[in-house]
Amino acid sequence: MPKVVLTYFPVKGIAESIRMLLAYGGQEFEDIRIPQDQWPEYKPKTPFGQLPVLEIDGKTLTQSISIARYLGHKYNLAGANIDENFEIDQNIEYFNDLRYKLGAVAYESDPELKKKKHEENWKEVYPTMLKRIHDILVKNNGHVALGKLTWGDFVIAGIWEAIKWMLQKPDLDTQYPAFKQLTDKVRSLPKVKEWVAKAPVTEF
Ligand SMILES: N[C@@H](CCC(=O)N[C@@H](CS)C(=O)NCC(=O)O)C(=O)O
Repeated sequence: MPKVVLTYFPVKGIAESIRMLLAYGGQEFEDIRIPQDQWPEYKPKTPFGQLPVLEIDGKTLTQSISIARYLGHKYNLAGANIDENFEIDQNIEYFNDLRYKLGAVAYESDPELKKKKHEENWKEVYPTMLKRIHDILVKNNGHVALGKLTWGDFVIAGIWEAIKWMLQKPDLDTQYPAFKQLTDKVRSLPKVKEWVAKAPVTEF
């Protein structure tokens, strides 16, 4: 079995999909969670100055979606042809657009501006994007694409808690139930469930 080391921060964030995919694939891995105060020392050692970083037998991979796609192909969670793979990529890219919009607000340092941007996005941007993605999940039998389990499901399931935290609306699981159902479904897959039971508990 290859030696695998995943490095990220002490949250689920954009690394949880990778952790769950490795668990799904039956791959043992070292789950390094770097505290924020140690990050400045570690940052220059990463390819793009960002986490997550995944090392497989000494080879360094970065970019969470690329890693999830790579592991998806490795563990038979990809499409059967380029058209099917396109459908997963397209839907995940759109979900990622939402993630970037949220990130732009979450990392705004001016509290007044942050509040203003958050409220503005809730008028139109967030509801439109959430509904579109929710409709995709419903149309696909509760999945991101192809009406079945793919690596894309792990991406949404991994980050849903963090997305909810950034959106700051308490009733999102009721309003858009397919996200929570997908998260529960992925976390209930036997090997993932086993890993989740032993993993550190974090809010998002
Ligand atoms: N597109 C990258 C984004 C990576 C990213 O922004 N990582 C954040 C944590 S979520 C990070 O490393 N922040 C620390 C920094 O940029 O100094 C991915 O999906 O992996």
